[in-house]
Amino acid sequence: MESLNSRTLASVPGTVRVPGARPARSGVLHIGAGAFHRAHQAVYTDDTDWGITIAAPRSREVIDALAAQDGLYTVATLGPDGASVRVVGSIVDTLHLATETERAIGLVAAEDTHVVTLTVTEKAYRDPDGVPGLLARGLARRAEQSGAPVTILCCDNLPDNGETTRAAVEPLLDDRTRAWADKHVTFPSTMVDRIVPASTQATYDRAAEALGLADAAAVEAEPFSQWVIEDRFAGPRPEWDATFTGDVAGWERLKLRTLNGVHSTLAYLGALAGVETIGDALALPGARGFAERLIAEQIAPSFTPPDGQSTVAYGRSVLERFANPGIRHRCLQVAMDGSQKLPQRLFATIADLTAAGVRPELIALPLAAWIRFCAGRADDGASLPLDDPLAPVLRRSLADAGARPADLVDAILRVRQVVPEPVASNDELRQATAAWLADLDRHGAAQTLESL
Ligand code: CS2
Repeated sequence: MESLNSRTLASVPGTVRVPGARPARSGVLHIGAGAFHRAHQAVYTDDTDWGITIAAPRSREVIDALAAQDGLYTVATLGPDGASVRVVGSIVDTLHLATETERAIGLVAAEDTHVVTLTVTEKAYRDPDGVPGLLARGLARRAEQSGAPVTILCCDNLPDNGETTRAAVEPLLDDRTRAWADKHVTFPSTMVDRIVPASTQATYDRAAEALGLADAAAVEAEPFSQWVIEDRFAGPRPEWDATFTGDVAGWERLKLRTLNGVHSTLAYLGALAGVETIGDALALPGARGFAERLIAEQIAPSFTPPDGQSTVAYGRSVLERFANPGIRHRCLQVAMDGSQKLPQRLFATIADLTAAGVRPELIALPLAAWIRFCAGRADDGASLPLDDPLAPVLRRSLADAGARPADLVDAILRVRQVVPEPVASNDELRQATAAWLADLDRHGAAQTLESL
């Protein structure tokens, strides 16, 4: 089968939406070549006349596939009643950070790069030798050359993600660059949302069937998509069809605590119960009822949602999205990097909840499920992978703690890189988590949910 590219695009059937004239220049440098970017920011940009240069930090696989296809790829939108497929044309160039560092620095510095967007996962912001270091070197050159303003836009699921990015980059700047950056570089916060499972053979097969062409960069996603951006750009930006606001903090909290918090909850409970996807986990008897109570009784009282939003109503729509049978989002994908995700998904909720005087009873169950997941065995004894930058620390803490649930809970709550004070020393939380962990040990996740 021939591949999708600028020449073969003309043969794509009329049922598939294809891009019109391709943007001549990029203007946006994007770092992180995962499926999420291709199904989210790149789609928003496809509806403007801007283009993107996409940079992959390590693996070349995606950018090589994109380069061979002249940047073209398909996004399949999977609803409960079938798929619609679209070819996206906003990616106009590719870059490999690991081998083209000089070119990458040059692009961060280039006067006609106006926005640098990032999807590099939560853990990347802690690595000064990685993306933050590259941004710092690019900004130093930019300050020296044109001095043109630039916006750095974090699209990762972190709280105050603009400020988190600034805090990762700024200490790496020399004094002169820092003084310049204070005036000419902004780091707006964003809330990004679309469920985009990792592509599988089924994704490539579906694209091939719709296009009559092979597409090695195809992705698939749910119909829902949302992008809330703090309106604080240093220079020009694409006319994205996003929500621009003065303050994204409320949206970030709503999304991280409700969608991502419940996502992680279902991922750990589902993995322990031996089911494959988030949808399967939600379908376990008792799971939906538990998720609804978790949202109403523990997540909602922990923060104030943005004006006009109700956390309970938002949560209900999130559960509908999780139940979409078109989407097969694996529990193990969401379970990855728990140590980097749970601070904003669970521990921030617990901290605010207890400050508001509410007992962290139900929310201790996902914490117990994560602890059991870290120990590496599903309820049927099958081994579970711990794909997490802190895996050695977590595993060693658990191994040294012995077998008593209370000791295991204490061992994990003591991992200060993950669990902040005062959550770590919250007695109610420790007791509730140990009790849930004992239930999970004795009855397994499925039974524990069912008996709620
Ligand atoms: C998920 C997110 O993998 C995960 O941890 O919770 O990727 C989630 O699908 C997105 O944030 C949805 O916008």
